[in-house]
Amino acid sequence: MRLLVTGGAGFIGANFVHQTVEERPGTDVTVLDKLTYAGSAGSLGDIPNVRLIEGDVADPDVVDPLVAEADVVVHFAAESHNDNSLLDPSPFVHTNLIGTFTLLEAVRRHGTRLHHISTDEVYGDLELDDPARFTERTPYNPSSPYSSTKAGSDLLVRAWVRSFGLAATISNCSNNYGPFQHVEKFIPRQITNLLDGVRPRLYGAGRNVRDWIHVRDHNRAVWTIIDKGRIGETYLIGADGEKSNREVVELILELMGCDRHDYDNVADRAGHDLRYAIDSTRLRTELGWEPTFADFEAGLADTIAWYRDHEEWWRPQKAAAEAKYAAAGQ
Ligand code: NAD
Ligand code: TDX
Repeated sequence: MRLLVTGGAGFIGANFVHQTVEERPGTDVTVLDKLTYAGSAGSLGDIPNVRLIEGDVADPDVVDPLVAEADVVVHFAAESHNDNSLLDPSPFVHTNLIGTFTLLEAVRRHGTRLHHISTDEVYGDLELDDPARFTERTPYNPSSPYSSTKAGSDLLVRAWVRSFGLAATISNCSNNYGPFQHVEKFIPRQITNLLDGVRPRLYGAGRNVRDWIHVRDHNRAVWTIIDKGRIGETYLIGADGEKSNREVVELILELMGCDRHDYDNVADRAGHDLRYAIDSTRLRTELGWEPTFADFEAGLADTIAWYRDHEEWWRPQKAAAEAKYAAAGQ
């Protein structure tokens, strides 16, 4: 199989490429990545049989020939960080909307199978005491420039399926953690702060809840959908991992041998979504997927060990990420 992975030098995409090469020998992988601040060729190392093309998913001259030679396209490329989208939304509109549109047009020309990667944030947020969780039928209600451009990209995919008969599927996943995640994101930021002797930073009171899933479980679900998913369908991916940000910070502190109360509360994020929660029944019952990292504490301990052992990977990102937070009082 010839596979094109957009955004394959980012966090989830790079893990997807590693897993694919390990578990599906014979797959011919091409990565298309703009290598923005969030992408790193080093995340792909010297994996054999992987070709990295540096380019913009919104550039039809780059995208068209790559789609023409692929059997399957998996579309991870995006601007992915909510805090950045509040500082400057324009790259989010460019990559998440124009980039997805450009890819859809190439896939339409060449009749290629597409899997579009998206987020649970398209559904907005839930109250802390609401027993409801997001399902495939929850109405879209995104809050931030990031989540609204992801919502728009999902709607483009749905329209191209209906209007042009594209062979596409969509998945909306909850918050991922694991190796190769940029240090701007919550869990790696706190781990690398502690490795630097700096106290973790919790937005507001830390009551906000996220539904955590290990990146390997997300990527196993993506392959399950490519293999067995119904064309035109959306699948929610989640591992029943709801935790408040405060619980997560306290667990990181404990696992790293610190006092669990040694963190600072800082300025809250504007428009901060309160709670996300995924009901992944469709994926589990129709396609037989189950998460394998059931123990969040063990997965977090592995992730801490990975950052401890891979300072050469994260160190080049750290100062710029912290400078942005310092300017915002976070
Ligand atoms: P990331 O920011 O770590 O990686 C994004 C990658 O896309 C980077 O390598 C970057 O260089 C590349 N990229 C950005 N703009 C590009 C462009 N114009 N052309 C080509 N490449 C470009 O993001 P991530 O966390 O790995 O997220 C990957 C996908 O998964 C995104 O679509 C995101 O919305 C989705 N998602 C993420 C999470 C999460 O918790 N991180 C959860 C659900 C869904
Ligand atoms: O220093 C911090 N302190 C803090 O309390 C940071 C960076 C974050 N937070 C909070 C904000 C969120 O409630 O932690 C939570 C997680 O923050 P992020 O890692 O920025 O993730 P989130 O905004 O939830 O979005 C993530 O999950 C869904 C990804 O970045 C998105 O790409 C994905 O779609």
